[in-house]
Amino acid sequence: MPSVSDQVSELPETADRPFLSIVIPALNEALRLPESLRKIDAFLKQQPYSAEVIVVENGSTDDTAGVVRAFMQTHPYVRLFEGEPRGKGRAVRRGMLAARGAYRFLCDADLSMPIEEVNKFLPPALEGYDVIIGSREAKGARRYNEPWHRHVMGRINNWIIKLLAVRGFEDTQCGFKAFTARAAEDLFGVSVINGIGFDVEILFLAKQRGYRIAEVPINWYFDPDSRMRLVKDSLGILREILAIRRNWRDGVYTKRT
Ligand SMILES: Nc1nc2c(ncn2[C@@H]2O[C@H](COP(=O)(O)OP(=O)(O)O)[C@@H](O)[C@H]2O)c(=O)[nH]1
Ligand SMILES: [Mg+2]
Repeated sequence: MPSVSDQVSELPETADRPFLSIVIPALNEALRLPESLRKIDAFLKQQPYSAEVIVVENGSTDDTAGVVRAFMQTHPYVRLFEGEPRGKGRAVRRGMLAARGAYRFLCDADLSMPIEEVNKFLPPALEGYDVIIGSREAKGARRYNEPWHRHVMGRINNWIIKLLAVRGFEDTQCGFKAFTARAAEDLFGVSVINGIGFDVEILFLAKQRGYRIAEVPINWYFDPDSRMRLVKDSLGILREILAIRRNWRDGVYTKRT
């Protein structure tokens, strides 16, 4: 597997090959997204590297696509993909595979991790990793304003994930993760989970395929406006974890290696 620096030199930084792709899955985000896009824009203007932003909408009933299109008029580095059916995993896969950056950063639309922290995931701050996951549980992380019942629910989910799917991560579900171009293309190229269990599948595959994985402690600000439905989505994750095990057993993930 080439090192990170090999990969960066494989992908010279040009307009078509930016250093960073920020991939934002967006479901009914017409209210939160304009502010987040403005913050990302202000941040990117201060950075020495080139970047693109990819918003992937699927199944919104509000005007998410419209607000993105309006922003794109004055910000040509933003791209939009839209179209049903719903599913965060499906949207992230589409964005990660359409991205052209040497690094590809999954970024929840609410910016519950301030975008400034993205540099902690990238060289020069961090080198030598293929998959870098933001963690709200790692030493040094801080969670702000999170109600205790949400935290307990998250810990139960994590316990089930460790028991049934993938060991070694205290926070698989955080919506902020970076991938090298090669890892993104390989992992999302073979992934099949379409719902919010996709993180578990990607980390499972990343471990299985020997990628170098880092956990980065982040500052995370709870946003009460959530697309998560506590019970329905927890059950959905469970169903998807069982699907991952079945897929593994049936050789689904070895077909395209
Ligand atoms: N495209 C797309 N994005 C989704 C879907 N479900 C959730 N998201 C996005 O995933 C991110 C995380 O959702 P959020 O409501 O912040 O979840 P929470 O932080 O876990 O409460 C947001 O950017 C959502 O818009 C979906 O079905 N499709
Ligand atoms: Mg959120």
